[in-house]
Amino acid sequence: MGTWKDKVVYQIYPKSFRDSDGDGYGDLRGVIEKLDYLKWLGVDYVWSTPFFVSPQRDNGYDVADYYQVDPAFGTMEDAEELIRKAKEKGIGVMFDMVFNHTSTEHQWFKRALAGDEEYQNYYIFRDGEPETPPTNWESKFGGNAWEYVPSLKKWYLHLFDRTQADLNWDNPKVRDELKKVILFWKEKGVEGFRFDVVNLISKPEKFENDLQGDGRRFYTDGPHVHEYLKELVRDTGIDQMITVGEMSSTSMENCIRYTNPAEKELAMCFHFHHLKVDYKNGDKWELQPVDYRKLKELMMGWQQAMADHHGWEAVFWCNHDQPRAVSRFGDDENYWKESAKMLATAIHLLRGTPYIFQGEEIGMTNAGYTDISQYRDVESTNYYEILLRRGKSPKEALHILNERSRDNGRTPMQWSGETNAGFTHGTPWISIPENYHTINVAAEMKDEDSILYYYRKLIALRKAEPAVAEGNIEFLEETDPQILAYRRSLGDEEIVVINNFGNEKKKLDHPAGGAEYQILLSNYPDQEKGEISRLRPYESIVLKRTGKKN
Ligand code: TEU
Repeated sequence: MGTWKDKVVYQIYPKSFRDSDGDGYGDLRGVIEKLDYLKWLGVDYVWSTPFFVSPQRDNGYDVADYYQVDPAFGTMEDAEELIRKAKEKGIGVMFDMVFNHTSTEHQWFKRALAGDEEYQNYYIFRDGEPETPPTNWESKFGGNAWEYVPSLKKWYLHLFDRTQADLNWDNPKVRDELKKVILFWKEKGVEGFRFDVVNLISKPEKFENDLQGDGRRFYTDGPHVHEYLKELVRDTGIDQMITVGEMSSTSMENCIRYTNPAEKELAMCFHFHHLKVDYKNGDKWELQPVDYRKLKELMMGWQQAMADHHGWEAVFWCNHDQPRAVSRFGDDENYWKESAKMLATAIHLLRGTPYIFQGEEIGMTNAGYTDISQYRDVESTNYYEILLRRGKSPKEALHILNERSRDNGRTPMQWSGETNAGFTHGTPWISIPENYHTINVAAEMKDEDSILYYYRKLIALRKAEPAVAEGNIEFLEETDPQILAYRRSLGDEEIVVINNFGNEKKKLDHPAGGAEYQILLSNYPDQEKGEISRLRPYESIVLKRTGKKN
């Protein structure tokens, strides 16, 4: 395992981070402008979502040229300057590699459409008739996972939007093309890579209908996925870089294999099981209250398994596909500051590498849109129509989008209380929640009790306390499903973290702390010394043993 254990990654969605030229879209020069802020925060790496040439149907996850910066984001020189200036400030840049599919605007796909069989084999084309797709698989964005091309009398597979054609990783030419992309950006000084839905790249030998689901059980963690990952890492020499795989609907066993250093695959991975505990019957678009018991069991189970088998988790609440954590798992009205800080504490002191999504560090909330016209995300607008067809009223469908839409994580970064939250001097490509007047970087910079300062302390704690970075983890026996308590220990070092995920006072089964412990961090200002037997709503307390272990 590399040196990720004391590192923290900050995720930037450049389209919504900072617009330097007033066109309403964020850009790379906007990111360069804010590097000093990121250095002040103390993060070690910046992962940027894609800014390569793209028709932007899926906001850049539909890549039409892996080697060129899309002019909407800037120039190659801007990308090189970003890498260089970040490095000067001690920040490594990670790029996002979308290798499961390309845009149908990519030249490879255009050649395939033109009848070039060599390039048709870069994708997953199947002969067929217009009425009968090869399988009944569904796109993750709704609808059929196959698109028919009448001129070719063939279907092509797209697990996402129809403009995102899945690549054929069984073709060694495809694998070689993608290795070249890695080597190109590695040569430019990129220090790490995120691999988009990389556990979907290996499709089954035989395509068959799924009579139990949407087809994902056939292509998720597919037959050659570990072999292809090993080959990619080996042939590009990135085994010592920070690499993270986004694993869609994956399993614990596979994540151990993806991240155990002995496997020489990836440094760490994201899984999403803990972010589905409010999906009714596992359906993202059917709401249910957060199942905190399941959340606690999943967090404990994954941490323990990865620790026991030398895996390594990317630990996170938010990203550009998820609602804002403080709105989803906290209480952004009655306990906004306390619950945002509690969620941060619960994640940042776990075993793994923490990821902060832009705006999470200031407690940004869900968008709160009131009209479908405010939504931009292809998945959200697709599902709005699907929900109406399922019989939901426009009001009900809009409420579901309010809770689930990926646009909740894509509203512009709230830099100040000035017009458009200091994000742009133009018209923002997507609406900014009105709460930017109070929830913004400038305001929180002036308040040492702010969420922002609290994140900065957590990041510093990971570097100051070896038990957090290197220690093992043991979860404390607390029966309440909303109390997540754990001990990190390394030799004589011991850190105890207790979190109340609920909006009520709680009594601990086992008092924590006491005379031999000091309070390292707390999200309530007036934390008393001594033994702790009660927690206030959304309270987090971090204790460090000062006395010798008996
Ligand atoms: O996301 C994978 C993915 O499936 C997510 O979109 C999420 O699981 C889904 O929205 C759940 O409803 C990656 C990227 O992060 C995402 O932005 C892309 O849209 C997607 O892949 C396709 O590249």
